[in-house]
Amino acid sequence: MPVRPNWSRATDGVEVTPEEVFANRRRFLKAGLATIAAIGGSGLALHLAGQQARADDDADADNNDAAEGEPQTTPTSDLYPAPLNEAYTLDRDLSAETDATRYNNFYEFTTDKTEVWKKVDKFEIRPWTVEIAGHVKEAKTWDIDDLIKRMDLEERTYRFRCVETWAMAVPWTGFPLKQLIDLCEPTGQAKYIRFVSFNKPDQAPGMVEYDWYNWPYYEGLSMAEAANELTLGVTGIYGKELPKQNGAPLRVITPWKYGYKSPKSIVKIEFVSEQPATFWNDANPDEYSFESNVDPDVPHPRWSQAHEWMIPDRTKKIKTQKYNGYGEYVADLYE
Ligand SMILES: Nc1nc2c(c(=O)[nH]1)N[C@H]1C(S)=C(S)[C@@H](COP(=O)(O)O)O[C@H]1N2
Ligand SMILES: [Mo]
Repeated sequence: MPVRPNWSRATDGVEVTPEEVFANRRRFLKAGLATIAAIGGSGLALHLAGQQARADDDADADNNDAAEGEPQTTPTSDLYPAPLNEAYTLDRDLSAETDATRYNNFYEFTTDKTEVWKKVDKFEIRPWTVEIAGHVKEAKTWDIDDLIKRMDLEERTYRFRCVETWAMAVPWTGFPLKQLIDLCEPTGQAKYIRFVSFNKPDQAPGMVEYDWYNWPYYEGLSMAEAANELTLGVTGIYGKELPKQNGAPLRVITPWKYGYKSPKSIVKIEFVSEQPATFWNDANPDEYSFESNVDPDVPHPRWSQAHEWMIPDRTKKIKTQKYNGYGEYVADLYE
């Protein structure tokens, strides 16, 4: 049985320059003392070690003090943390949880990446349903928790790369999307999968303010991409349920593609025969292709993709890897 990662060890050697700490001082002050402790080198290790200890407590079925941790907020909260699948290793330190959960792209709320997490309070993620539609044997609308309970949750550490050149490395919790595809029993006519995000303008101010976008958000993958072993239906991060700002209660992750190929807060999964339109391609066809695989040699029309930087330090450039370093899993899809 795989065990959880030793996050304190995984983050040894994390470097946060004093300049960066200074630049982010306002943000961290708002975040409180625990976060300030977390950003110093050994402080970060301590913070993550504390998370590990709490995770261990929660995992202990005999421990009646679990109430000391986070309250049970959904019918599937007790599935976290899920066992780590050690097959997927990183070439770099994990990002700090406070960075991954407070620097987000989620235009339904705001285009300001550092503000998304403050604007999700009104967003309701239960009750929640996911409609399975199109060329499938079993078209059905699932209650999200019934669906999650049918899946085998595991934890994987993946690199993540936004087209804007920021990157992170995080422990996702989720299930191989292939498991859900198999449950749906697609027919031979299903060649692509289309995902649709939630549509609640009353709870998501960006959907009202940015009325030039074609809401709700929609994305797609070929069946081969969706069934690739790397592709996850994601329900958690850092050993807990996904925070709203990271796409609760269900998103997709394809780590070899730019981040916008990973739709958040999904309400519909449709099996279709033609390549589906996508939100960003419709908004800007010259800049965002359907495939959108990470590639250092294919510049975005407005900037180079040769380098990336790990949040929160944009001064340290790292070379971008083709397929974000996942070529051994996916290159054959594109030959
Ligand atoms: N519904 C929806 N999904 C979305 C987006 C969005 O604006 N709306 N942004 C995408 C982009 S551009 C990125 S980089 C990732 C960001 O995920 P994160 O905030 O968890 O890092 O979500 C993707 N999924
Ligand atoms: Mo992105």
